[in-house]
Formats: sequence, structure tokens, C-alpha cells
Amino acid sequence: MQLPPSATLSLERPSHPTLQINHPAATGSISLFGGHVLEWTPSGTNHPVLYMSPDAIFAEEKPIRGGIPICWPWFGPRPGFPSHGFVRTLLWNLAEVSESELGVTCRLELASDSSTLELWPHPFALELAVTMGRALEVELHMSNPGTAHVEVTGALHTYLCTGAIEQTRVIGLDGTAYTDTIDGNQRKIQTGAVDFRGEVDRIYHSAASVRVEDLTWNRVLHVSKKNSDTTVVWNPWIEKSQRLSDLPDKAYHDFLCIEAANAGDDIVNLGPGGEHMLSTRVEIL
Ligand code: TA6
Repeated sequence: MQLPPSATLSLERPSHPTLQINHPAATGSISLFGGHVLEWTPSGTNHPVLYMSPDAIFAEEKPIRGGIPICWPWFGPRPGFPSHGFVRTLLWNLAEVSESELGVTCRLELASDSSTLELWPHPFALELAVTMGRALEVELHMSNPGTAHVEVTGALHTYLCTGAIEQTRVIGLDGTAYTDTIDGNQRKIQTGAVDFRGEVDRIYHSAASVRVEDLTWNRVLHVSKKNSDTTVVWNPWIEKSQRLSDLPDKAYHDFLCIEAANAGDDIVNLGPGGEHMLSTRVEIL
């Protein structure tokens, strides 16, 4: 494939061919393994925007800890199956890379095959469109080429860097109902900003955009989305950071996840020939 001047394909990790983007508007990288946005840093920014664990494992079968994992065709645990689905541990095809003075757009594709049909008995076609420029835009297009209805959930599981989680808060969810997955899945109402004094793992029933205010780095991130009625907010805090082998013990201090999701009751029903697009957009204000 012919790549534009701002894109190169690195095979430094043979199992994870990685598109390196070096454009005047932004730098970044996307792993074909997992269809996984690894990094994005708009020009003129002092700190990276996406968090990548220093202990992330780049091996087949293992999800990458950081960036934007694609959770599909289900969100969350499923006994006997990989957590968050299986597409984040498959090799995607690079379909097209184009650039303009505003940035670079990459399209990756993944379709069902005999091995996925064994795992999940439904044909599917996915396309991931990633635009890196002053903003980061990620669109997951999903279609059902089969003859049966299929229900899916999923998320763009975005890891965002923070200067200090204790000095970070999420604005835009005040008054929003959420499911607190670390408190018996109780349904609660958010009061004011979301702040972090312990593990947070919540499915907010919201289609709204949010702002992440980082008082340490004096930075505000605007995170918006399309076709999603649930936003997952997660920070593992201390104990879970220690338990996750691909996260440093103190990593909880350095990131939070703001996930554009179709999760919980926000189920996507794809009829025969049906399509759905889930997207997220991150920008520094
Ligand atoms: O972000 C919500 C969540 O479901 C958390 O419960 C936590 O498990 C996180 O995803 C990471 O999941 P992973 O399978 O990538 O370790």
C-alpha cells in the first residue's frame, strides 16, 4: 500500500505492525494488532494525551494496556470468553491511509472468519476510522452481513493521561444516573464533578460529552461521542493497579478511562444488513 509522507509502517514488533504518524498537526501510532490506537499527541502539547502502561504486554492473545482498546462484540466480562470481546486481540487489515494539511486518516478493517465464528457464531464486518490532527477522532463502524438479528455491546476504552488523578475531575455528568459496578451494580445519581478518592468503575447513562479537568497539568480535555448512551469512567486505584500485572503499582495516579460505550442496557441490535457507528473525539481545550 502507498503511504502518505506522514505515515510509516513499523515492523519493530512483528506481531504488532504499527503505523507511525508524524504530521505537523500531531504525532501518534496505531497497532494493526487490535486495531489499537496507541498514542496521540497534538503538536504544541507538553504531555501525551493517551496513557500507555510502561508494563503493557505486546504479545499475541494479550490486550494492550493503554491507548484505546476496542471492546467488541461485548463489553465487560463474559464467563469462558475473553473480557471485552475478542477483536482487540486480532490482527486488523490496513485498508487506507490519507493525509491533508489538517492531519492523517487511517482506515482499518476486520471481518469474521472461521475462527471468530467458532468463538462467536455471527458474521460481522468492522471498519475503524482514525483521524489524528488537532483532535483525535475514532469511529468504529460495525455491520451485520448475516441473515439473523444480533445484539452487541462495546466501547472505545480510552485511557487518558493525567498529571495526578487526585487533582483530576470529570465535568458533565452532574445529576446523571450511573451503575456502580464496584458497589453491587447499585444505581446511583452523580452529584457534581466525578473525582477520584478510590477505585471508580461506573457506567453512566449519558450521551453527553464531558470535560476532564487536570489541575496538575493545567489542562482540560474535551471528550465527545456519537451513538452512545453510556459513558464508562474507570480508575483502578491502588489495589487493582497492584493486581494487574501489566500496570505499575502506582499507575492509578497517572490515568483515567473515559469510554464511549454501548454497555449495560445500551444494547445495539443489528438486524440483517444492519449497521451502527460508535465514535469518540478527544481534543485539548
Ligand atoms: O473500564 C471498565 C472495565 O470494565 C473495568 O472493570 C476494568 O476491568 C477495565 O475495564 C479493564 O479491563 P481489561 O479487560 O482491559 O483489563
